Amino acid sequence: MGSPKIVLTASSTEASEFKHSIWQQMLSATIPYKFSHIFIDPASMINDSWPDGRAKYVPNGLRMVETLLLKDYSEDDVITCYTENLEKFVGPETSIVAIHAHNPLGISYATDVYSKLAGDNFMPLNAHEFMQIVTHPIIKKYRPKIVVGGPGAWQLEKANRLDEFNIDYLIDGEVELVLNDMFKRIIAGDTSLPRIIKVPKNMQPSVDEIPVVRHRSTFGVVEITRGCGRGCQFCSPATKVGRSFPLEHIMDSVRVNVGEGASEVMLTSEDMFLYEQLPNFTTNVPALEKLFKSVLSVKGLETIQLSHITIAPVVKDPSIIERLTPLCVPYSHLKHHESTDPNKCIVDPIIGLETGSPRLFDTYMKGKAYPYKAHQWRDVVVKGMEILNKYNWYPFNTFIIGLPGEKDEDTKMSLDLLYDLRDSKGMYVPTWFVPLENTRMQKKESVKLIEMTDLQWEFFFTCWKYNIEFYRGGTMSRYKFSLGVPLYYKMLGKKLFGEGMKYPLWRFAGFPERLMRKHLYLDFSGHKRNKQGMRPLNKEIIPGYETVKGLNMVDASQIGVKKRLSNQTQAEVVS
Ligand code: B12
Ligand code: SF4
Repeated sequence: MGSPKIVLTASSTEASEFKHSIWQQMLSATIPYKFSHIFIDPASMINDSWPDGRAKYVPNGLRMVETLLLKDYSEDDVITCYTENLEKFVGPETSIVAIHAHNPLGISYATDVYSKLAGDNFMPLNAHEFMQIVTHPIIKKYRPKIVVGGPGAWQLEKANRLDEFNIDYLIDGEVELVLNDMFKRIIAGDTSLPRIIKVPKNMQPSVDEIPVVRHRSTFGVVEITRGCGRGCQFCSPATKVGRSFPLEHIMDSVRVNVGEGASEVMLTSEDMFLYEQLPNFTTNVPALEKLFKSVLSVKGLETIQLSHITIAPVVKDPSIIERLTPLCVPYSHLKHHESTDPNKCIVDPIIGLETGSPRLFDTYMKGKAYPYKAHQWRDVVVKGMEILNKYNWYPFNTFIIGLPGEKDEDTKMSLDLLYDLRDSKGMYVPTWFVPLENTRMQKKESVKLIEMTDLQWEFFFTCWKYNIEFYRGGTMSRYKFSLGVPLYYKMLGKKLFGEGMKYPLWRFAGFPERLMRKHLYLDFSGHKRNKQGMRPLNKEIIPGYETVKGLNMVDASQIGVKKRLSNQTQAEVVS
């Protein structure tokens, strides 16, 4: 038998399930390759292949590409494998090696800025892994066409690295309606195809045009919705039309994943509460309950993982969380010692909190708070976290530092919000603004670390202080850690980024707050901790809690939300 016509692949870090830890995969998008062995056990990056060398799991987007191609080609002509098995499959008859790119250069949401904390010239682990594919000797030997696609493919165009990596075609966007035609043309040697192909918005498929994947995805990713109608200007899914997948479609995907060995599925969405939503972003709790119950009934499935949610629906109707908790918390593999679940289980959906500044919020993301108004965001977040925590939802919250036009006043308001959240449970992960392609802010400037203000450093390291306390707790590990931080500052941080990070770093290292209160904006020195060193949840000390009762709902039309009804219930923000 000759070599397959098409070989599909993804880098080890993007394909790996890291023992179900999405956190580790995110770390791989961030840490420098050079130090990766310290943070990530290299063994956890070894992925499982079937005896014939095909990959057992790869990112869901690549599974979709494979599924589409399998409509027109046989399983012998389309092979999906990891980098280490490219040698086995790529040969003289291979016309295309197609690569999935989630974060190929590590520059999404400034993931590379994290790696720059270690110095300017360190390549993120993700980027190193991507290079392993494009520079693979077998590709150099047979010179198949290299096609790259996926949510992070734009990075290669933006960084102008198509030539360097010998990439023949970059396909950006949802490909369900166009892929097979393009691949046929590439295989036939059609030279009229442009090198960079942007799939237009009007070619986004309806849910009926999206097939059920044929094989298992990394983390058992199963799409329950696609696109988001809240319209935040920095976000790429915001430009996609909102769609909910029919339950049978979802169930078929779950069965495919479990049938090929997944013990866990990740129900993926930009916002789980968009699933089968009712008018005006009203959460359809019965539909979600039905979804969870159906998924849990699949034999062989042990656990469920959530992806993204928004926080406004939680405040608008706390019963959503109360009703969904028994259907997800006990079925999560995640645990935390503060959980009140009998088995200490928790869920950690990702929430974009982004900023504490109502001004920036109003400018760039007002749809995110709907049905509340931008100036109420802080109260919505504090109240939302309290509700979530009560039911053992300890979210993974992200913030964006350096949105265009951010002033000290804005950063102070983000710090105020962080202070209000000091007793809540969850992770607070600061990212830096990056103008992603296919967003309304694509022409704006990225943040540069060297220009970070003292307040931004304070925000950054206060988040990480919370995170370390939340996950590590005990004092012993804290001491070890406290020693390393000043060393970093003396040997590297000060040289690279100046003295602005000094006191924020001291806080991060756990130095007594009273020594720093003159130098920092927030003052934690009067705040008593409990014995375990963790922050107790006490709503009485959360300022603003009472005011939440008076939150005003806004009408959808006031923030420019326009209902869009095709397929399923959908809405699209057009402001
Ligand atoms: C599940 C998920 C994850 C999971 C699992 C990732 C994985 N490797 O499997 C976790 C939580 C670990 C994760 C991590 C990260 N993620 Co993520 N993730 C998603 C999410 C929610 C779903 C992805 C998915 O399966 N979608 C469904 C599939 C069908 O869509 P797709 O992948 O885009 O594929 C389509 C096309 O792109 C194309 N396509 C895909 N592959 C290929 C390959 C070829 C050759 C071709 C031609 C076409 C093609 O065809 C598909 C069908 O149309 C998306 C949001 C979303 N809804 O898409 C964010 C998203 C893709 N992630 C994002 C980011 C930024 C990250 C991180 C960098 C975050 C961070 N800072 O740490 C990391 C990177 C980790 C890594 N190295 O892989 C951003 C990307 C933004 C951007 N435009 O660059 C998104 C869009 C989230 C967002 N709201 O902004 N992610
Ligand atoms: S809420 Fe905003 S940031 Fe989140 S997916 Fe929707 S548009 Fe993007």
